[in-house]
Amino acid sequence: MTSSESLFARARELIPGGVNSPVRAFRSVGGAPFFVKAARGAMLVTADDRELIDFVCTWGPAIHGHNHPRIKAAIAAALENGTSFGTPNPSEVEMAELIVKFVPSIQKVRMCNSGTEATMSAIRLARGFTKRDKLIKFAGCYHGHSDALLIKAGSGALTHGNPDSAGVPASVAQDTVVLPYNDRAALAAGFAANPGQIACVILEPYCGNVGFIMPDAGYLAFVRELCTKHGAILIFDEVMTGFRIAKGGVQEREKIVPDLTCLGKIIGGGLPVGAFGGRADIMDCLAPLGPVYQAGTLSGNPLAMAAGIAGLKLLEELAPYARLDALGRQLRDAVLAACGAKGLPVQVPQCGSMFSIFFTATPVRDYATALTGDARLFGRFFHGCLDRGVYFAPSAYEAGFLSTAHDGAALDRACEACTAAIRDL
Ligand code: KE4
Repeated sequence: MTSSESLFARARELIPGGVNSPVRAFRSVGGAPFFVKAARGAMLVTADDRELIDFVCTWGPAIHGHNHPRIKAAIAAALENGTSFGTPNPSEVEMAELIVKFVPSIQKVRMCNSGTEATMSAIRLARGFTKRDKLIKFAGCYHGHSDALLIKAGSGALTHGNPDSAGVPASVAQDTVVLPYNDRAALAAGFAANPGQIACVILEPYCGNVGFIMPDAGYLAFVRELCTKHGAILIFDEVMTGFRIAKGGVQEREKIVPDLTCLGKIIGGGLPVGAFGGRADIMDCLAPLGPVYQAGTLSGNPLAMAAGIAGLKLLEELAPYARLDALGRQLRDAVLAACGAKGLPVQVPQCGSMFSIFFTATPVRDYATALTGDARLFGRFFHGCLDRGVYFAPSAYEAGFLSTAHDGAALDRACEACTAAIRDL
Protein backbone atom coordinates (compact mmCIF):
# COMPACT_ATOMS: atom_id res chain seq x y z
CA MET A 1 0.00 0.00 0.00
CA THR A 2 1.53 3.38 -0.94
CA SER A 3 1.22 6.66 0.95
CA SER A 4 -1.76 9.02 0.72
CA GLU A 5 0.48 11.47 -1.10
CA SER A 6 1.48 9.02 -3.84
CA LEU A 7 -2.06 7.63 -4.09
CA PHE A 8 -3.43 11.16 -4.49
CA ALA A 9 -0.85 11.94 -7.20
CA ARG A 10 -1.93 8.83 -9.11
CA ALA A 11 -5.62 9.53 -8.49
CA ARG A 12 -5.38 13.09 -9.85
CA GLU A 13 -4.09 11.68 -13.14
CA LEU A 14 -7.20 9.58 -13.70
CA ILE A 15 -10.02 10.86 -11.49
CA PRO A 16 -11.20 14.51 -11.68
CA GLY A 17 -9.70 16.25 -8.64
CA GLY A 18 -8.44 12.85 -7.49
CA VAL A 19 -11.75 12.07 -5.80
CA ASN A 20 -15.01 10.34 -6.64
CA SER A 21 -17.02 12.89 -4.70
CA PRO A 22 -16.00 16.57 -4.51
CA VAL A 23 -16.39 17.20 -0.80
CA ARG A 24 -13.64 14.61 -0.11
CA ALA A 25 -11.05 16.80 -1.81
CA PHE A 26 -10.25 19.11 1.16
CA ARG A 27 -10.51 22.06 -1.25
CA SER A 28 -12.25 24.32 1.26
CA VAL A 29 -10.09 23.42 4.27
CA GLY A 30 -6.80 23.29 2.36
CA GLY A 31 -4.22 20.55 2.21
CA ALA A 32 -4.48 17.18 0.52
CA PRO A 33 -6.90 14.43 1.51
CA PHE A 34 -5.63 11.33 3.28
CA PHE A 35 -6.58 7.94 1.87
CA VAL A 36 -8.20 5.37 4.15
CA LYS A 37 -7.28 1.70 3.85
CA ALA A 38 -9.38 0.32 6.70
CA ALA A 39 -12.02 1.39 9.20
CA ARG A 40 -13.38 -0.23 12.34
CA GLY A 41 -15.54 1.08 15.12
CA ALA A 42 -15.01 4.81 15.55
CA MET A 43 -11.57 4.65 13.90
CA LEU A 44 -10.21 5.20 10.41
CA VAL A 45 -6.82 3.74 9.45
CA THR A 46 -5.11 5.85 6.78
CA ALA A 47 -2.79 4.65 4.02
CA ASP A 48 -0.04 6.20 6.15
CA ASP A 49 -0.97 3.99 9.10
CA ARG A 50 -2.41 6.87 11.13
CA GLU A 51 -5.46 6.10 13.29
CA LEU A 52 -8.11 8.84 13.38
CA ILE A 53 -11.27 9.18 15.46
CA ASP A 54 -13.96 9.56 12.80
CA PHE A 55 -16.76 12.15 13.15
CA VAL A 56 -17.80 11.89 9.48
CA CYS A 57 -18.96 8.25 9.66
CA THR A 58 -18.86 8.02 5.83
CA TRP A 59 -21.28 11.03 5.79
CA GLY A 60 -23.87 9.33 7.98
CA PRO A 61 -24.29 5.62 7.14
CA ALA A 62 -21.96 4.35 9.88
CA ILE A 63 -24.27 4.93 12.85
CA HIS A 64 -22.83 1.73 14.36
CA GLY A 65 -19.28 2.71 13.51
CA HIS A 66 -17.30 0.98 10.79
CA ASN A 67 -17.29 -2.73 10.04
CA HIS A 68 -19.64 -3.66 12.87
CA PRO A 69 -19.45 -7.45 13.41
CA ARG A 70 -23.21 -7.92 13.01
CA ILE A 71 -23.31 -5.99 9.73
CA LYS A 72 -20.17 -7.68 8.46
CA ALA A 73 -21.62 -11.11 9.26
CA ALA A 74 -24.90 -10.25 7.53
CA ILE A 75 -23.09 -9.25 4.34
CA ALA A 76 -20.92 -12.39 4.47
CA ALA A 77 -23.97 -14.62 4.87
CA ALA A 78 -25.78 -12.91 1.97
CA LEU A 79 -22.63 -13.19 -0.16
CA GLU A 80 -22.81 -16.99 0.10
CA ASN A 81 -25.96 -16.78 -2.05
CA GLY A 82 -24.59 -14.40 -4.66
CA THR A 83 -24.36 -10.64 -5.16
CA SER A 84 -27.26 -9.64 -7.41
CA PHE A 85 -30.19 -11.47 -8.97
CA GLY A 86 -32.15 -8.83 -10.91
CA THR A 87 -35.29 -10.47 -9.56
CA PRO A 88 -37.33 -9.80 -6.42
CA ASN A 89 -35.57 -11.27 -3.39
CA PRO A 90 -36.67 -12.01 0.20
CA SER A 91 -34.48 -9.33 1.82
CA GLU A 92 -36.25 -6.57 -0.13
CA VAL A 93 -39.51 -7.59 1.55
CA GLU A 94 -37.90 -7.68 5.00
CA MET A 95 -36.36 -4.23 4.42
CA ALA A 96 -39.71 -2.80 3.29
CA GLU A 97 -41.40 -4.24 6.38
CA LEU A 98 -38.74 -2.68 8.66
CA ILE A 99 -38.93 0.75 6.99
CA VAL A 100 -42.74 0.80 7.25
CA LYS A 101 -42.48 -0.30 10.90
CA PHE A 102 -39.91 2.39 11.78
CA VAL A 103 -41.55 5.21 9.75
CA PRO A 104 -45.37 4.97 9.98
CA SER A 105 -45.95 7.72 7.38
CA ILE A 106 -44.50 5.30 4.83
CA GLN A 107 -47.26 2.98 3.63
CA LYS A 108 -45.33 1.81 0.56
CA VAL A 109 -41.62 2.12 -0.30
CA ARG A 110 -39.38 1.69 -3.36
CA MET A 111 -35.67 0.90 -2.99
CA CYS A 112 -33.02 2.53 -5.19
CA ASN A 113 -29.25 2.99 -5.07
CA SER A 114 -28.52 6.46 -3.70
CA GLY A 115 -30.07 9.42 -1.96
CA THR A 116 -29.86 11.31 -5.25
CA GLU A 117 -32.02 8.67 -6.94
CA ALA A 118 -34.45 8.73 -4.03
CA THR A 119 -35.07 12.49 -4.16
CA MET A 120 -35.02 12.66 -7.97
CA SER A 121 -37.63 9.88 -8.11
CA ALA A 122 -39.76 11.44 -5.37
CA ILE A 123 -39.86 14.74 -7.28
CA ARG A 124 -40.90 12.95 -10.50
CA LEU A 125 -43.57 11.04 -8.57
CA ALA A 126 -44.94 14.22 -6.99
CA ARG A 127 -45.07 15.89 -10.42
CA GLY A 128 -46.79 12.86 -11.95
CA PHE A 129 -49.30 12.62 -9.12
CA THR A 130 -50.22 16.34 -9.05
CA LYS A 131 -49.72 16.99 -12.79
CA ARG A 132 -47.85 20.16 -11.75
CA ASP A 133 -44.28 21.07 -12.71
CA LYS A 134 -42.86 23.43 -10.11
CA LEU A 135 -41.10 22.45 -6.89
CA ILE A 136 -40.02 24.45 -3.85
CA LYS A 137 -36.67 23.77 -2.19
CA PHE A 138 -34.70 25.78 0.35
CA ALA A 139 -31.34 27.50 -0.05
CA GLY A 140 -28.56 25.41 1.42
CA CYS A 141 -30.53 22.18 1.48
CA TYR A 142 -28.79 19.46 -0.51
CA HIS A 143 -30.81 16.63 -1.97
CA GLY A 144 -28.18 14.97 -4.17
CA HIS A 145 -27.08 16.05 -7.62
CA SER A 146 -30.10 15.68 -9.93
CA ASP A 147 -30.60 18.74 -12.16
CA ALA A 148 -33.78 20.11 -10.63
CA LEU A 149 -32.26 20.07 -7.15
CA LEU A 150 -28.79 21.45 -7.86
CA ILE A 151 -30.09 24.98 -7.39
CA LYS A 152 -28.70 26.90 -4.39
CA ALA A 153 -27.68 23.50 -3.08
CA GLY A 154 -25.59 22.81 0.01
CA SER A 155 -22.90 20.23 0.79
CA GLY A 156 -20.12 20.00 -1.78
CA ALA A 157 -21.89 22.43 -4.13
CA LEU A 158 -21.83 25.15 -1.46
CA THR A 159 -18.41 24.08 -0.19
CA HIS A 160 -16.92 24.67 -3.64
CA GLY A 161 -18.82 27.89 -4.20
CA ASN A 162 -21.03 26.61 -7.01
CA PRO A 163 -24.43 26.11 -5.37
CA ASP A 164 -25.91 26.46 -8.85
CA SER A 165 -24.07 23.87 -10.93
CA ALA A 166 -23.05 24.45 -14.53
CA GLY A 167 -24.81 22.14 -16.95
CA VAL A 168 -28.29 22.59 -15.51
CA PRO A 169 -30.46 24.01 -18.32
CA ALA A 170 -32.44 27.17 -17.56
CA SER A 171 -35.49 25.26 -18.77
CA VAL A 172 -35.03 22.93 -15.78
CA ALA A 173 -34.01 25.53 -13.21
CA GLN A 174 -37.05 27.68 -13.99
CA ASP A 175 -39.32 25.11 -12.35
CA THR A 176 -37.34 25.11 -9.11
CA VAL A 177 -38.39 27.83 -6.67
CA VAL A 178 -35.68 28.41 -4.04
CA LEU A 179 -36.71 29.99 -0.74
CA PRO A 180 -34.96 30.74 2.55
CA TYR A 181 -35.34 28.02 5.21
CA ASN A 182 -37.08 28.98 8.46
CA ASP A 183 -38.95 31.84 6.73
CA ARG A 184 -42.73 31.49 6.93
CA ALA A 185 -43.54 34.64 4.96
CA ALA A 186 -41.25 33.56 2.11
CA LEU A 187 -43.00 30.19 1.87
CA ALA A 188 -46.45 31.77 1.85
CA ALA A 189 -45.27 34.19 -0.85
CA GLY A 190 -43.76 31.33 -2.86
CA PHE A 191 -47.10 29.55 -3.00
CA ALA A 192 -48.99 32.79 -3.71
CA ALA A 193 -46.69 33.61 -6.64
CA ASN A 194 -47.24 30.16 -8.17
CA PRO A 195 -50.93 29.43 -7.60
CA GLY A 196 -51.88 25.82 -8.36
CA GLN A 197 -48.41 25.17 -9.86
CA ILE A 198 -46.39 23.74 -6.96
CA ALA A 199 -46.14 19.94 -7.20
CA CYS A 200 -44.11 19.56 -4.03
CA VAL A 201 -42.03 21.12 -1.31
CA ILE A 202 -38.84 19.20 -0.52
CA LEU A 203 -36.71 19.94 2.52
CA GLU A 204 -34.25 18.48 4.92
CA PRO A 205 -36.40 18.79 8.06
CA TYR A 206 -33.15 19.24 10.00
CA CYS A 207 -30.53 20.60 7.61
CA GLY A 208 -27.26 18.69 7.50
CA ASN A 209 -25.69 20.12 4.33
CA VAL A 210 -25.19 23.76 5.18
CA GLY A 211 -23.77 22.81 8.53
CA PHE A 212 -26.41 21.55 10.96
CA ILE A 213 -29.49 23.79 11.22
CA MET A 214 -32.72 23.00 13.07
CA PRO A 215 -36.12 24.52 12.28
CA ASP A 216 -37.66 27.29 14.37
CA ALA A 217 -40.43 26.05 16.66
CA GLY A 218 -43.54 25.47 14.60
CA TYR A 219 -41.85 25.92 11.22
CA LEU A 220 -42.27 22.32 10.05
CA ALA A 221 -45.93 22.37 11.11
CA PHE A 222 -46.34 25.55 9.06
CA VAL A 223 -44.77 23.91 5.99
CA ARG A 224 -47.10 20.94 6.45
CA GLU A 225 -50.14 23.22 6.76
CA LEU A 226 -49.31 25.22 3.61
CA CYS A 227 -48.64 22.09 1.54
CA THR A 228 -52.02 20.69 2.57
CA LYS A 229 -53.75 23.99 1.85
CA HIS A 230 -52.24 24.27 -1.65
CA GLY A 231 -52.43 20.60 -2.61
CA ALA A 232 -48.65 20.27 -2.79
CA ILE A 233 -46.85 17.07 -1.78
CA LEU A 234 -44.61 17.49 1.29
CA ILE A 235 -41.37 15.56 0.85
CA PHE A 236 -39.05 15.11 3.85
CA ASP A 237 -35.54 14.36 2.68
CA GLU A 238 -34.38 12.18 5.58
CA VAL A 239 -31.52 10.57 3.71
CA MET A 240 -29.23 11.87 6.47
CA THR A 241 -31.59 12.22 9.46
CA GLY A 242 -33.61 9.04 8.94
CA PHE A 243 -33.03 6.50 11.72
CA ARG A 244 -30.35 8.87 13.10
CA ILE A 245 -32.23 11.69 14.83
CA ALA A 246 -34.71 9.10 16.09
CA LYS A 247 -35.74 5.59 15.13
CA GLY A 248 -38.42 7.19 12.94
CA GLY A 249 -36.30 10.18 11.98
CA VAL A 250 -37.12 13.86 12.41
CA GLN A 251 -40.79 13.22 11.59
CA GLU A 252 -41.06 11.06 14.72
CA ARG A 253 -39.31 13.65 16.92
CA GLU A 254 -41.30 16.58 15.50
CA LYS A 255 -44.58 14.65 15.06
CA ILE A 256 -45.06 15.89 11.49
CA VAL A 257 -46.45 13.57 8.79
CA PRO A 258 -44.95 14.18 5.33
CA ASP A 259 -46.55 12.73 2.21
CA LEU A 260 -43.28 11.24 0.95
CA THR A 261 -39.96 10.54 2.67
CA CYS A 262 -36.55 9.99 1.07
CA LEU A 263 -34.08 7.68 2.80
CA GLY A 264 -30.56 6.36 2.28
CA LYS A 265 -27.23 6.02 4.08
CA ILE A 266 -28.07 4.08 7.28
CA ILE A 267 -30.43 1.63 5.49
CA GLY A 268 -27.51 0.39 3.40
CA GLY A 269 -25.16 -0.25 6.30
CA GLY A 270 -22.40 1.33 4.24
CA LEU A 271 -23.37 -0.23 0.89
CA PRO A 272 -25.00 1.78 -1.95
CA VAL A 273 -28.67 2.42 -1.18
CA GLY A 274 -31.58 4.82 -1.35
CA ALA A 275 -35.32 4.57 -0.81
CA PHE A 276 -38.43 6.70 -1.10
CA GLY A 277 -41.87 5.99 0.26
CA GLY A 278 -45.04 7.41 1.70
CA ARG A 279 -48.76 7.55 1.00
CA ALA A 280 -49.93 4.45 -0.91
CA ASP A 281 -52.17 6.52 -3.21
CA ILE A 282 -49.09 8.44 -4.37
CA MET A 283 -46.67 5.47 -4.45
CA ASP A 284 -49.14 3.43 -6.54
CA CYS A 285 -48.59 5.91 -9.39
CA LEU A 286 -45.19 4.26 -9.88
CA ALA A 287 -44.56 1.75 -12.66
CA PRO A 288 -45.51 -1.01 -13.08
CA LEU A 289 -48.82 0.05 -11.46
CA GLY A 290 -48.99 3.63 -12.67
CA PRO A 291 -47.64 6.10 -15.23
CA VAL A 292 -44.55 7.40 -13.35
CA TYR A 293 -41.50 5.43 -14.44
CA GLN A 294 -38.63 4.68 -12.05
CA ALA A 295 -36.18 1.76 -12.13
CA GLY A 296 -32.75 0.45 -11.13
CA THR A 297 -30.60 -2.56 -12.01
CA LEU A 298 -29.30 -2.96 -8.48
CA SER A 299 -32.31 -1.61 -6.57
CA GLY A 300 -32.98 -3.85 -3.56
CA ASN A 301 -29.55 -5.43 -3.95
CA PRO A 302 -29.37 -8.41 -1.56
CA LEU A 303 -26.01 -7.39 -0.04
CA ALA A 304 -27.12 -3.82 0.67
CA MET A 305 -30.43 -5.08 2.04
CA ALA A 306 -28.68 -7.55 4.35
CA ALA A 307 -26.36 -4.84 5.67
CA GLY A 308 -29.21 -2.37 6.16
CA ILE A 309 -31.49 -4.89 7.83
CA ALA A 310 -28.73 -5.78 10.30
CA GLY A 311 -28.16 -2.09 11.05
CA LEU A 312 -31.85 -1.35 11.59
CA LYS A 313 -32.26 -4.38 13.86
CA LEU A 314 -29.25 -3.21 15.88
CA LEU A 315 -30.91 0.19 16.31
CA GLU A 316 -34.03 -1.55 17.62
CA GLU A 317 -31.96 -3.59 20.09
CA LEU A 318 -29.64 -0.79 21.26
CA ALA A 319 -32.11 2.14 21.27
CA PRO A 320 -28.96 4.34 21.39
CA TYR A 321 -30.51 7.76 20.94
CA ALA A 322 -30.22 9.07 24.50
CA ARG A 323 -26.59 7.95 24.69
CA LEU A 324 -25.76 9.48 21.31
CA ASP A 325 -27.32 12.76 22.46
CA ALA A 326 -25.24 12.73 25.66
CA LEU A 327 -22.06 12.24 23.62
CA GLY A 328 -23.11 15.02 21.26
CA ARG A 329 -23.69 17.37 24.18
CA GLN A 330 -20.30 16.48 25.64
CA LEU A 331 -18.57 17.47 22.40
CA ARG A 332 -20.71 20.61 22.03
CA ASP A 333 -19.96 21.73 25.59
CA ALA A 334 -16.23 21.19 25.13
CA VAL A 335 -16.18 23.38 22.02
CA LEU A 336 -18.34 26.07 23.69
CA ALA A 337 -16.08 26.11 26.75
CA ALA A 338 -12.86 26.30 24.73
CA CYS A 339 -14.18 29.13 22.56
CA GLY A 340 -15.55 30.92 25.62
CA ALA A 341 -12.14 30.78 27.29
CA LYS A 342 -10.61 32.30 24.14
CA GLY A 343 -13.35 34.88 23.61
CA LEU A 344 -14.04 33.34 20.21
CA PRO A 345 -17.68 33.57 19.00
CA VAL A 346 -19.08 30.19 18.02
CA GLN A 347 -22.39 28.44 17.42
CA VAL A 348 -22.58 24.67 18.01
CA PRO A 349 -26.03 23.43 16.99
CA GLN A 350 -26.48 19.80 18.07
CA CYS A 351 -29.25 17.24 18.28
CA GLY A 352 -28.45 13.65 19.15
CA SER A 353 -25.56 12.42 17.04
CA MET A 354 -25.57 15.39 14.63
CA PHE A 355 -23.82 18.71 15.16
CA SER A 356 -21.77 21.38 13.46
CA ILE A 357 -19.46 24.24 14.41
CA PHE A 358 -19.88 27.76 13.03
CA PHE A 359 -17.31 30.37 14.04
CA THR A 360 -19.70 33.32 14.18
CA ALA A 361 -21.52 35.37 16.82
CA THR A 362 -24.71 35.19 14.72
CA PRO A 363 -27.23 32.47 15.57
CA VAL A 364 -27.33 30.25 12.46
CA ARG A 365 -30.83 29.56 11.19
CA ASP A 366 -30.53 29.55 7.39
CA TYR A 367 -28.16 29.70 4.39
CA ALA A 368 -27.39 33.41 4.80
CA THR A 369 -26.49 33.17 8.49
CA ALA A 370 -24.51 29.98 7.90
CA LEU A 371 -22.30 32.00 5.55
CA THR A 372 -21.42 34.39 8.40
CA GLY A 373 -19.28 31.56 9.81
CA ASP A 374 -15.53 32.08 9.36
CA ALA A 375 -14.72 29.27 6.90
CA ARG A 376 -10.98 30.04 7.01
CA LEU A 377 -10.94 29.70 10.77
CA PHE A 378 -12.89 26.47 10.42
CA GLY A 379 -10.16 25.20 8.10
CA ARG A 380 -7.52 25.93 10.73
CA PHE A 381 -9.67 24.26 13.41
CA PHE A 382 -10.16 21.25 11.12
CA HIS A 383 -6.41 20.78 10.63
CA GLY A 384 -5.66 21.43 14.30
CA CYS A 385 -7.96 18.55 15.18
CA LEU A 386 -6.68 16.35 12.35
CA ASP A 387 -3.10 16.87 13.53
CA ARG A 388 -4.31 15.58 16.90
CA GLY A 389 -5.96 12.47 15.45
CA VAL A 390 -9.56 13.70 15.18
CA TYR A 391 -11.32 13.88 11.78
CA PHE A 392 -14.26 16.22 11.26
CA ALA A 393 -15.96 16.86 7.90
CA PRO A 394 -13.53 18.75 5.64
CA SER A 395 -15.99 21.61 5.11
CA ALA A 396 -17.66 24.31 7.20
CA TYR A 397 -20.92 23.38 5.46
CA GLU A 398 -21.36 19.79 6.55
CA ALA A 399 -22.65 18.08 9.66
CA GLY A 400 -20.64 16.01 12.13
CA PHE A 401 -21.79 12.53 13.13
CA LEU A 402 -21.39 10.26 16.15
CA SER A 403 -21.91 6.51 16.22
CA THR A 404 -22.68 3.80 18.77
CA ALA A 405 -18.99 2.87 18.44
CA HIS A 406 -17.86 6.23 19.92
CA ASP A 407 -17.16 5.38 23.55
CA GLY A 408 -16.31 7.68 26.43
CA ALA A 409 -12.57 7.41 25.85
CA ALA A 410 -12.94 8.44 22.20
CA LEU A 411 -15.08 11.42 23.20
CA ASP A 412 -12.63 12.46 25.91
CA ARG A 413 -9.77 12.36 23.39
CA ALA A 414 -11.83 14.30 20.85
CA CYS A 415 -12.77 16.95 23.41
CA GLU A 416 -9.12 17.36 24.40
CA ALA A 417 -8.13 17.70 20.73
CA CYS A 418 -10.83 20.29 20.05
CA THR A 419 -9.84 22.27 23.15
CA ALA A 420 -6.18 22.30 22.15
CA ALA A 421 -6.96 23.13 18.50
CA ILE A 422 -9.16 26.06 19.54
CA ARG A 423 -6.58 27.29 22.03
CA ASP A 424 -4.00 27.38 19.20
CA LEU A 425 -6.22 29.18 16.65
P1 KE4 B 1 -26.24 10.35 -2.23
O1 KE4 B 1 -26.68 10.47 -3.67
O2 KE4 B 1 -24.89 11.00 -1.98
O3 KE4 B 1 -26.34 8.93 -1.69
O4 KE4 B 1 -27.31 11.16 -1.34
C1 KE4 B 1 -27.59 12.50 -1.66
C2 KE4 B 1 -28.18 13.19 -0.45
C3 KE4 B 1 -29.54 13.44 -0.41
N1 KE4 B 1 -30.11 14.05 0.65
C4 KE4 B 1 -29.37 14.42 1.72
C5 KE4 B 1 -30.04 15.08 2.88
C6 KE4 B 1 -27.96 14.18 1.74
O5 KE4 B 1 -27.24 14.56 2.82
C7 KE4 B 1 -27.36 13.55 0.64
C8 KE4 B 1 -25.87 13.30 0.57
N2 KE4 B 1 -25.08 13.85 1.63
C9 KE4 B 1 -23.71 14.17 1.30
C10 KE4 B 1 -23.04 14.70 2.58
N3 KE4 B 1 -23.41 16.04 2.85
C11 KE4 B 1 -22.96 13.03 0.70
C12 KE4 B 1 -21.46 13.18 0.70
C13 KE4 B 1 -20.91 13.40 -0.67
O6 KE4 B 1 -21.57 14.06 -1.50
O7 KE4 B 1 -19.78 12.89 -0.92
